[in-house]
Amino acid sequence: KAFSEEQEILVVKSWNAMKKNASELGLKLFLRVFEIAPTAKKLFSFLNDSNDVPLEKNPKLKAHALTVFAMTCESAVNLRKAGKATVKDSNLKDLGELHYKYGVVDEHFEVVRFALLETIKEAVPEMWSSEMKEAWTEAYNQLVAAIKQQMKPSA
Ligand code: HEM
Ligand code: ISQ
Repeated sequence: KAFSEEQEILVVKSWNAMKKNASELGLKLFLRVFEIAPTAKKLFSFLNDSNDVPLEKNPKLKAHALTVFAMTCESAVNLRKAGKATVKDSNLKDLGELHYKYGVVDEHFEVVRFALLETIKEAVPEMWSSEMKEAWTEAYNQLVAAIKQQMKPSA
């Protein structure tokens, strides 16, 4: 089904409100992912390289987590404008190949979706609604579908 202007507004509005607490947000997303799927930690090279540094002090962690928020938001805007998920900086082919190379599988995408939604809900409880959840879910799912298309070994 089509992504509506209302859905785009819900995603953009909540992302703008969340940005102020960006550091906290990034850490929370990672912690939530690893709470649900502890073994996913092994996938991230920058976490393994620095086992002596606590998670909340890892300089790369925040930036990486925020990328997922920002790209999902960007995906929402493009879904409405162009009818398909696209991302700016790194193209989808690179993203797909990267995630394939690092061993990311279907279940990981579901864990991250769940963690993302929970993190947003906790960040903007006063805005949260079933419509907002639906909008973020759709934006994320479409972006993931586009990434996955590029994750096939032959792609
Ligand atoms: C790397 C975005 C889902 C695991 C990256 C990078 C981006 C990104 C942009 C490259 C960061 C950089 O090197 O600058 C996304 C988006 C996702 C998504 C937009 C979903 C919509 C996932 C999932 C997993 C995952 C579900 C598995 C839990 C990784 C790993 C890396 C990575 C392991 C490499 C980290 C490293 O350099 O060691 N992701 N990602 N990603 N992503 Fe994702
Ligand atoms: C997926 N890809 C890159 C970074 C991430 C950070 C947190 C959760 C998922 C991620």
